[in-house]
Amino acid sequence: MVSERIAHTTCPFCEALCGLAITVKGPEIISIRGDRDDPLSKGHICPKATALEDVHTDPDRLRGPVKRVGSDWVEIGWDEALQMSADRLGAVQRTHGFPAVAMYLGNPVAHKYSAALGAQVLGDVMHTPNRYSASTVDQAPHMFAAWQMFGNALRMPIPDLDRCRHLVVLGANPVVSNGSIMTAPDIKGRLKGIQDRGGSIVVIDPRHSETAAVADRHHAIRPGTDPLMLLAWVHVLFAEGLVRDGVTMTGVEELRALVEPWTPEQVADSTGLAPDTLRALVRAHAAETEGAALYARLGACTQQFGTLAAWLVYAISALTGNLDRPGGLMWTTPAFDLAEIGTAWGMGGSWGRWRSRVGDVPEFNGELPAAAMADEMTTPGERQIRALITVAGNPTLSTPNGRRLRAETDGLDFFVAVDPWISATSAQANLILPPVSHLETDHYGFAFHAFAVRNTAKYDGPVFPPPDGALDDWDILVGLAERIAKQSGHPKARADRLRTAAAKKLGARGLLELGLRAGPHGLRRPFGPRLSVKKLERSEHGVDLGELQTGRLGKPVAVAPEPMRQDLSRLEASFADGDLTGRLRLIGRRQLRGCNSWLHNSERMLRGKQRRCTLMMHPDDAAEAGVVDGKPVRVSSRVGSVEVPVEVTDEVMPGVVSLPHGWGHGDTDAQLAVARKAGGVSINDLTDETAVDRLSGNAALSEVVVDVAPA
Ligand SMILES: Nc1nc2c(c(=O)[nH]1)N[C@H]1C(S)=C(S)[C@@H](COP(=O)(O)OP(=O)(O)OC[C@H]3O[C@@H](n4cnc5c(=O)[nH]c(N)nc54)[C@H](O)[C@@H]3O)O[C@H]1N2
Ligand SMILES: Nc1nc2c(c(=O)[nH]1)N[C@H]1C(S)=C(S)[C@@H](COP(=O)(O)OP(=O)(O)OC[C@H]3O[C@@H](n4cnc5c(=O)[nH]c(N)nc54)[C@H](O)[C@@H]3O)O[C@H]1N2
Ligand code: SF4
Ligand SMILES: [Mo]
Repeated sequence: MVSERIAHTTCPFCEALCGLAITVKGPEIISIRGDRDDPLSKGHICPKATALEDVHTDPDRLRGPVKRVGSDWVEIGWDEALQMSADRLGAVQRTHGFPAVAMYLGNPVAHKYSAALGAQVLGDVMHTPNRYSASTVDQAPHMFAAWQMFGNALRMPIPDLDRCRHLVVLGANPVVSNGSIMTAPDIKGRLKGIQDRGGSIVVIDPRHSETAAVADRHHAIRPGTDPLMLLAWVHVLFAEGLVRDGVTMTGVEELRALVEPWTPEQVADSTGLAPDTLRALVRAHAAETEGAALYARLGACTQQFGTLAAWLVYAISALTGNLDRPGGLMWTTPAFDLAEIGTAWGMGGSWGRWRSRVGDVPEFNGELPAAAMADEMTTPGERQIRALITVAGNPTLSTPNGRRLRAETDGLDFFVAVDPWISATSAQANLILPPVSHLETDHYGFAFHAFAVRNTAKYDGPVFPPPDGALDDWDILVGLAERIAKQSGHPKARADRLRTAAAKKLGARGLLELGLRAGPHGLRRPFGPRLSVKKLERSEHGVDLGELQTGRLGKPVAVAPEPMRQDLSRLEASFADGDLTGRLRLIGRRQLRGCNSWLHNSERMLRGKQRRCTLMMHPDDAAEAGVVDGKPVRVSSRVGSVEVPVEVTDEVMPGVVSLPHGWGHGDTDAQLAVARKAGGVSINDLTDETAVDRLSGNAALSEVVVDVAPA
């Protein structure tokens, strides 16, 4: 008789890294619970954790590679699939050159250490400037600012949530998203902790979000105007003598001069924030001497001047003495030191080594904007994209003007997708290479431990053994790299072959081991136990490495970097153009039971009252547009239009409409029975691929001009 056992793992769906205790019996999942002994999550989980079972058992999830033949999908063997991919990609490289093959890495890569390492191995042998990822529809502005100010794109500071007394949340909705660049399981509990300590929480957001609902104050701000508000914020700090001692800074006088013209009065009409309100906000934040954290995320990033917003947020933290101090913004001490290792991978910061051919946007950190991909596919020339590899990405639903990208991917010479499903994007591919289920692989939160409000480390083995012959992302990506390097005519092909062979020999786990040993809790640790994968394996709940420490940066903070100073003139020009008010602006929203575009095939994840694809619109705007609550409306932007039911609500400020993202599978060739039935429309059929932040290349998803009319 098979007995029950409890397996420990970590939820892979969001950045919170919740520890799970899964009761299994043979191949069956009996229950999924939070692991109370996890030093970070302490038993917390959200409703999404149970979707692990649905993902694992989903009949639509591919169990082996498939090849597209006309509109049918035919199963093929792994060897044939990998060899065919390498041959077809190699042919494109030989005919059109190495830049003709593009790579796009999606968000789940950051949630799976072995996929990230494998993508690195494959990326090295591809030698292509056409590299893209979900970073440029997400956090690239924070990375650019961190690079310029702190010397490393991956050294992004995070709010020291558990000691902070005053939290300002700008363009983030952690109560629903569970936090981003801030790994903090049980975010609601931690936010309440601030209030219980006598502190307060302020939310600045165009929508009265779920986080605003638990905050002490909410201020509505017009989408895309955060940099203007923040310039005025810094102006007030200097004007009122609120600058405090803290980290050593360079560029303070330059910054003072830059913000001189930006008074609260100057930006009030654009931002929608009254000068007195803004001054009160600035004073309250500066007055908190026990630790105040100004935390900005997605809504503040996905703007045309997203990097200016990220820069000013960090600068304000430095100027008010709230950077690198308990309760303010701090740096972590992760066992796998992402910033250091990322530098070796070329992700520490680089800019402008090449540019997008249309739109002329500089490369950042080795990547071009995801928003530029369709243009790079259609524009003739040496670097035209003719073939594509996607790894854990769904860019045709998740990047701007996805409908156009879907059309263009159809015209490629060859497209291979590494994905467990026939998704909106992979349905366009010639071949789909599926990894094993999330429960059949090991786990180490290499990216998110580096942004966690407490230093911890946890390694989990697979909950179930992988099925015979099945491959994981690592095997697929390294297998592809090996075959491509073998036939490559690149001058560095020999070195590529040696490196790939060495990586294969070590395995993902071996590389993780090297990373842990090289890290601050490994061999460099002066005394006490030194971490290794083996040691972590023996601590099934993970190990606690203590609260965040000061002094991690060890160099002055540059508060007025040159690229930002230059970009300010672009902001000034756009400000002078006016046109920040008057038209409707579309913003996005996340839903608790969602995970970008990919948990829609779970019935369970489609329940819940907020889980509907509706356009939120303020009653005044609805009256003016002549639309009625619950009825379908047509939403149109420069790039397209969609039809969707309207939800008339004063949750959004006047002039702003909101649609959730990740929907619209039914409008594509995705073979996801439940997701197709769920319907909805893709917000990215409205977002504009020409609107990007010129510094980081990030898409401006948060301020799309739209018209709404009865359908
Ligand atoms: N308008 C608008 N657009 C947005 C956003 C927004 O707020 N508004 N948010 C943006 C953000 S923050 C992000 S991160 C991007 C996400 O953009 P993407 O990363 O491109 O897309 P996802 O929707 O996360 O889809 C992930 C894909 O990975 C697959 N997958 C899941 N697990 C694995 C795995 O273990 N291995 C492999 N190989 N594949 C796997 C899934 O099947 C799915 O197809 O979307 C962005 N797009
Ligand atoms: N349930 C769930 N959780 C998720 C995800 C998911 O899809 N579903 N996705 C995960 C991913 S990949 C990420 S990156 C994180 C993101 O997590 P967060 O950074 O918390 O992002 P959102 O939840 O989209 O919240 C963004 C907020 O910004 C507001 N906003 C929009 N435009 C503007 C603006 O111009 N200015 C200001 N100040 N605010 C604005 C929106 O109204 C919204 O409340 O969430 C992660 N967690
Ligand atoms: S908060 Fe995030 S990590 Fe935790 S259970 Fe929910 S989805 Fe998983
Ligand atoms: Mo993201």
